[in-house]
Amino acid sequence: MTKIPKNLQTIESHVLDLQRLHPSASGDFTSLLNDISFAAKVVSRDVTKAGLVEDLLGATGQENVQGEVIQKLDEFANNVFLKCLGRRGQVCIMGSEELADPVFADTSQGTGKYIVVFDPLDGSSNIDANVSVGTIFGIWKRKSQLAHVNQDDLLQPGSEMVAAGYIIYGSSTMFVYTAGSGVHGFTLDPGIGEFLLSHENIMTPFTGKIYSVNEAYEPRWSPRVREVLRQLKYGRDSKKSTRRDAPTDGAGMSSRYIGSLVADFHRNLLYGGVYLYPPTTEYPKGKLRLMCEAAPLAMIVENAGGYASDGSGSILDIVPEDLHMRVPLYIGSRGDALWIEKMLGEDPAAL
Ligand code: P6P
Repeated sequence: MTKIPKNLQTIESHVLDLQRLHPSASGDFTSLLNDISFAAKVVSRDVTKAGLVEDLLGATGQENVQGEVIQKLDEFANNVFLKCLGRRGQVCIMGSEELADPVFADTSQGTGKYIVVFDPLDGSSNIDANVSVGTIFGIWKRKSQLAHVNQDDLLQPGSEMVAAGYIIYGSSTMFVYTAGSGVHGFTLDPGIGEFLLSHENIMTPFTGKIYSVNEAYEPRWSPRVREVLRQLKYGRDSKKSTRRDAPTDGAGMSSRYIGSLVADFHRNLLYGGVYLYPPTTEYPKGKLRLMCEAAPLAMIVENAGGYASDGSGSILDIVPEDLHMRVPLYIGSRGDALWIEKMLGEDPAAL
């Protein structure tokens, strides 16, 4: 018998409570977040039983705009979110990591208030191995007058987001979001088909004991990045390191890297730690996408007391050049991410 959670607060009622704080609210935001949570339930149903359903696993044989092989579940998840988000007129533009161009939601005839950019199934190359994957989304408000929606509405910095969130399809399916009033996690109870509040007001530790990076790329990093990793591993080097609270006995951090951003980010958010995707020779601007990955996770981590940097400043300050702009990403515990930004910004002679 599943223990009934103490708090029977569903995500719908949680968002409604938020709406009550804004008497002038029309309810469009509430219905948009509810559409996202509905789409997440549909994706969860198929992701969690992929191994059993004929024709859901594996690749489609096509590549997406990023040049990445499209998994069948990528395509499925992308279609589910496009259909669910565009159907009630609250959205004027949708941007998907899977599609080269933004989709102007015709149900709104350009009058929808919101722009949603999402990665429908991040980490999907791990699906066949049953590794946790996730959906990431960011929500902005349009700037243009009604019915004149344009690119300026789409290419807004993360600091202009009104909400951001992710769904992690793992040992359980969790919906984590912020609308600027704390970060809250809801766990799907498949028995009743509801996301129930399980992690209220998530705060991430100021420094952590975990770093997450693909160490195989070490030869392709800059000397500064290599020095940052050296100090993360071997602890404070009294001559150089300025890591606050870093262990001084030479003991560094632990490495945890699952190769699925949402899973690595979620663990570090709860336990403390920092995720790094530095520029490499293959991805000189970094691999991760600003609008559908870095910026939404940056809004979440900042609302949980953490920080997200591209190595020179806050991810949230970057104005996108295009929908698929890539950035380096150093995200997680504030003390660790700020220390990395300081180290990367220092005069090379200082290293
Ligand atoms: P690499 C998955 O493709 C992804 O976008 C993130 O989910 C993940 O953290 C990263 O790329 C893994 O990249 O180069 O280490 O395989």
